[in-house]
Amino acid sequence: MGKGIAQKIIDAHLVSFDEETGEIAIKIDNTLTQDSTGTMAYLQFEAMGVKRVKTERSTAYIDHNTLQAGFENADDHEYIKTVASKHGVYFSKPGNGICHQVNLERFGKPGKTLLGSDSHTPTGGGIGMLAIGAGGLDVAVAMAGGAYYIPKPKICNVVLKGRLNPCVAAKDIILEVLKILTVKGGVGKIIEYTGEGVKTLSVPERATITNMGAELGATTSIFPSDEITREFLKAQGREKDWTEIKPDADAVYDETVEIDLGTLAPMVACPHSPDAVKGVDEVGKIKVDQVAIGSCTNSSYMDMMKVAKILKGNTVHKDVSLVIAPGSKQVLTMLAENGALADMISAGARILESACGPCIGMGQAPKTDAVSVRSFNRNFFGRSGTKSAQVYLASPEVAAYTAIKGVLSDPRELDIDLTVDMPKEFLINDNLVIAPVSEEEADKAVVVRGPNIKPFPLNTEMPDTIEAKALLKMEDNITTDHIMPSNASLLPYRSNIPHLSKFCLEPVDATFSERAKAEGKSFLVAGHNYGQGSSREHAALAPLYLGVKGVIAKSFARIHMANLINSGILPMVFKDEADYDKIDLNDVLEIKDARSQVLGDVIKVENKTKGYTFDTLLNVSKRQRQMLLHGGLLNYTKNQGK
Ligand code: MIC
Ligand code: SF4
Repeated sequence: MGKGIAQKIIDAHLVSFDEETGEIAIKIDNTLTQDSTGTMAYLQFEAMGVKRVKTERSTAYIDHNTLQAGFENADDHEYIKTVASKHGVYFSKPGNGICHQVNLERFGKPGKTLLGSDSHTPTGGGIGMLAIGAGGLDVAVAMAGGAYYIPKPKICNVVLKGRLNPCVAAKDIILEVLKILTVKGGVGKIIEYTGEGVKTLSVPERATITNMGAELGATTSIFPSDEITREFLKAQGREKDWTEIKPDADAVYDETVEIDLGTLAPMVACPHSPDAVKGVDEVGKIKVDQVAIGSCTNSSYMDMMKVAKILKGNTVHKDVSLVIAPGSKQVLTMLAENGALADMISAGARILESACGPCIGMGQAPKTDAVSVRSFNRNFFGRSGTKSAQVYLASPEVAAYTAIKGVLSDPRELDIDLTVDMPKEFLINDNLVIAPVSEEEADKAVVVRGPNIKPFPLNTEMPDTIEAKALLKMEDNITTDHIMPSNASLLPYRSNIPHLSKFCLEPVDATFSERAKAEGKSFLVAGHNYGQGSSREHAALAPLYLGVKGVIAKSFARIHMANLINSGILPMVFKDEADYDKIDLNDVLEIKDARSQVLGDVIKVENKTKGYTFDTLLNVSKRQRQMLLHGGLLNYTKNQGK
């Protein structure tokens, strides 16, 4: 039976396979962290007592939290810089660019595994890496040489046929996939792209698609590594990093979706979900107040050159604020050298540094009720920093043309050739990447911890009886941006859980944090796809700090569920969804014999207020059951053998 690309890489990295639970463990070659999840990941790495990372290469990027409105950001950066150096991790300075863009350009290698403490790590799938997003603790374990455990994924083959028409973009391909599969359609799956259409797509285009595969809830997405990949790596001065990785001719997949690229048109994802996809013409010429171009989805050199071509000789509409953040120092420097940056500036674009910026609400919050068109990957409620804003996701082409017109506009109306040739040589200068100190010097190296770095909360052993109120009842698709919001005022506190916890679930219910603290322990009740979005383990650590003992949901998003287990919080799934309707806010729920129940697939929960008992499912591995018993992954690791 032939194999696809993902299966080949998994097989080459397989450490173990538990047939009973279907859990696989894979060896991790490379890791990446970014600053907003990195502080916690390195604190956890330090707690493991491992001197030097055991990966082939680990890199710590600073890209999320770069406003430095107070000392907190700078403290975190200094901590990451010094802890990284001491333990053998490369450090990418702020200004060097967005982790996924830089990693793709400079360090990613086809056929390798990459674990990143950021949900958009699958960007690396654009060059044929098996690149997976995870919570910081899982990345810390991988840096310490541990394997990464996941339920054996199903592989969904997306066959691309034909080629895109002019002014239709890679973004439109992934928006089409999101329209077909929805934001929960990828859970438990790897999305593998094959077909004739693949060779019509450049590496940055492929990376846009694998990047935004995170919005499907997928474990990862991957493209073959072919001649186009070789050309890209060669232009990055890294031809030696290339290996061919292609599916066998008779590769077998669990599921197949076909897309004819020639039938696609420019699309947008409407507020507030990346799968609320409609054609630009269907939405119509709505008035737009802000356009933002950049983010790890669409900030490559090729994207920026197309934007510059559209803006050249034009002026941004008088009622629109246009901001552009090129994805890396490499991209920004090349635009500066070839004059494209001048075309953008002279059209009226406001140039931001090469970082996540408005994508994570670090500045550029739109005005009240504004319509904002963004080339980003997430338009979750409130993420822009303005709750009343209506955020539409689109290709850079749609975004740039819209900025000129002042209304949502279809770039196919433009009468210009938007073809951009892949550079034969990218501008290579890794001077913002700092190598770690040598092993000999490491003992002397000092880790700097400012007052913003607070210890992280640790759970305790699971008690035998858990009785607590259902303090919040939530609908489907609650995101980690709801659970632990991130914006310019909160991002600086990613290493300060006591402070962050005050804002836990604030977009759902502003009274939750106070109520949870007063109660001391609680359960959360949720609909489908609970915890979609970010890899931030703060969405588990803040609830842990507030005393949340378990979440009962119709279904969970992959990374968040793993983060809950890592924190020792029970993720239970309603066996019968009708039981969701029966629970009311503040009902008292009790789990008896929790320690023995956790070893089985069904956990019985008594609703003491209403006087009935219902079944929930605990779909976790044997290892995870032990982690839950011990109060999380760190306790489990420490207690192993006891
Ligand atoms: C995001 O896009 O939501 C983030 C911010 O990059 C997160 C990471 C974080 O919350 O720090 C992610 O995607 O994992
Ligand atoms: Fe940064 Fe946005 Fe990408 Fe997250 S999605 S890594 S915030 S650019």
